[in-house]
Amino acid sequence: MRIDILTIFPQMFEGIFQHSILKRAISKDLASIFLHDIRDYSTNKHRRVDDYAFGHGAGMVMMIQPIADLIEKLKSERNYDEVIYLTPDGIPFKQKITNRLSTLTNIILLCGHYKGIDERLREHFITMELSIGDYVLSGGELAAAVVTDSIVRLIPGVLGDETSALSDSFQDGLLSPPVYTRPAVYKGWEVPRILLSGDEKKIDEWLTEKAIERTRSRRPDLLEEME
Ligand code: 6GU
Repeated sequence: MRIDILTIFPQMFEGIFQHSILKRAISKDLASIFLHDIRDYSTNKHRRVDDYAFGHGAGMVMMIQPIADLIEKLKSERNYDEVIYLTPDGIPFKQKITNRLSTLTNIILLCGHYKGIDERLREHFITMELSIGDYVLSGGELAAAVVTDSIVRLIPGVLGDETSALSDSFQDGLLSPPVYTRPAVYKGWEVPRILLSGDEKKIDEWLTEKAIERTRSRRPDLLEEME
């Protein structure tokens, strides 16, 4: 899978892609991530990428020309399955969406700034708009990193244990149950005895019960969604 990220701060991503699962996916060639500096495409002599909003005073808007030229160049080189704009007024990013995105071949992630991008970019180029939660970030970069991470870890061969992505929180619509590792007793704090019993059926039942309990107390909205 190929992911092209369009940003005015490409350096923000460097550390993130050089560690852990993302690094492994890239080095195994299961994912290729290309960073593009929107400023490089500005025809303005000061490399400007923003301008004043028409009609109302507050804030700057990312202008159409550099982003349109960059997207058109990329689209002339290959077909893209989705051109995604990261924005707090996008649709809520959920596991179902990332599951689907992880099956695609080429996607573009566009990181917004300031008061947003010129609406004509949304009308003519953007195929999907995503928000990662109900709070405002100073730019789309952190959101693009979140979306990239959640997609790439689902690509077959990226996670060592093929079953582990399926047991993630949200994959079955429930939060994950608690987990424990050695020692079985620490400062008198004991691991639930059932987990040491070796009775797989009982353990599975217990884990499911705990997952439901945790979901009911923290995210009752998820249980409603399942009905
Ligand atoms: Cl995708 N962008 C920004 N700037 N803020 C956000 C967001 C995205 N999702 C939640 N807050």
